[in-house]
Amino acid sequence: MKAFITGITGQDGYYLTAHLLDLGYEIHGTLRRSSSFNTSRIDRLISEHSNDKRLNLYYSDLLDSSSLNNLINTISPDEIYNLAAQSHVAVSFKNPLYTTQTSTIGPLTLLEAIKNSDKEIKYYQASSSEMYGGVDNSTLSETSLFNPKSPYAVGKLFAHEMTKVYRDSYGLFCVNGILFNHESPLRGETFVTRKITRAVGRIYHKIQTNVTLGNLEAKRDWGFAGDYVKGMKLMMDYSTPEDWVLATGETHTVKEFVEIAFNEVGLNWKDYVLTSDKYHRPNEVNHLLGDPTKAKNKLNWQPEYDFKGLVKSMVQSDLELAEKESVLIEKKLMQPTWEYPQTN
Ligand code: NDP
Ligand code: GDR
Repeated sequence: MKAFITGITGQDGYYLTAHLLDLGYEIHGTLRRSSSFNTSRIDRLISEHSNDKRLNLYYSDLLDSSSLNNLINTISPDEIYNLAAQSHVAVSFKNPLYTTQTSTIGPLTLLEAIKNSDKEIKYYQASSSEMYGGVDNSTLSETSLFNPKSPYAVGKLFAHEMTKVYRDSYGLFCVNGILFNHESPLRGETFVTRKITRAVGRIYHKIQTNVTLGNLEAKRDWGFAGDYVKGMKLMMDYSTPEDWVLATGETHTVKEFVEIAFNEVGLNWKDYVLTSDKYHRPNEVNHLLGDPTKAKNKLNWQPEYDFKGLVKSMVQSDLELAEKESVLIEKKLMQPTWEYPQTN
């Protein structure tokens, strides 16, 4: 089996690629050309598969329709996983056109390529719980209404609906995975969970003094990314193409995440956490809680990590990273750069 994965260099890209390689797949992934190396998450997999040619990378971009068409025609994959996106909600308010273009033109290009192919290619679209907008405290399922509150969420909703249009109009096997927040030690460092665990590791090792966050009262349904990519594959293996919610069914505030993370190293978060309007969004999604009943019953999908286990594993990983950094900083081989210039 051959899988074509956009966004292979991202968090989910790593976990999905590792999972599919374990299942015997041949993987073809797209890479954005960058002036610096951007494959660090998948470098281990690249090295492990340098001889068997089961992991292949190509320069492309979601906005480069011609390269996507050429790749799909040449590779002729059995499955396409569209994971690529400008995935940061706060950044989408700053770069709305780019965010929207990638989340709309990209998926549509892929769907058109599948429609025009002689081969029956299955399609996975990375939909998001952000599409619900979190307008009240309800538990959200596949039948709940969408109320997108950011350029990111509007773009994702376009792709979500277009995936359904291609499924219903042309009988294609296209699925939407409506995934609630999922995290890991490989989470991008400007998302709140990783920003917190990176800070905990560095504060513990005395190479950072504090961390500035935004809204501590926002609630999210946080799971582990490794569990969620297994759900993606189960959706593709199900007898019919449908839309699926993956979530833990628990919601927690950012403050709870902070508290558990600092407790893990015996520190009181109140001594280290500052807040600033800089990290507040123009239109906040206050409350997200998913109902994964359908995926549990029909896909037999069950997340293995609970909330505390997730926080602890991320803290442990970032403690190890900070320890290595502290040695380099001591030897003056590295500068402590904990305040990112980007606004997130
Ligand atoms: P990441 O931000 O970690 O990864 C995004 C990937 O998309 C990276 O490989 C990135 O490349 C690539 N990418 C960004 N812009 C483009 C572009 N214009 N053309 C081609 N590739 C591009 O996201 P995650 O792995 O966390 O998420 C995967 C997908 O799932 C995303 O679409 C996200 O919106 C969605 N999602 C994520 C959830 C989560 O909690 N993680 C929940 C629900 C949905 P590069 O490495 O070069 O930046
Ligand atoms: P989210 O994730 O917007 O839910 O999108 P993020 O971690 O960025 O924010 C979660 C909540 O934390 C609040 N917050 C902060 N967020 C960031 N990034 N930085 C801060 O300093 C900070 N302080 C508080 C936010 O306001 C928000 O309420 C993620 C992405 O992976 C999307 O691609 C995906 O679709 C959704 O999850 C489901």
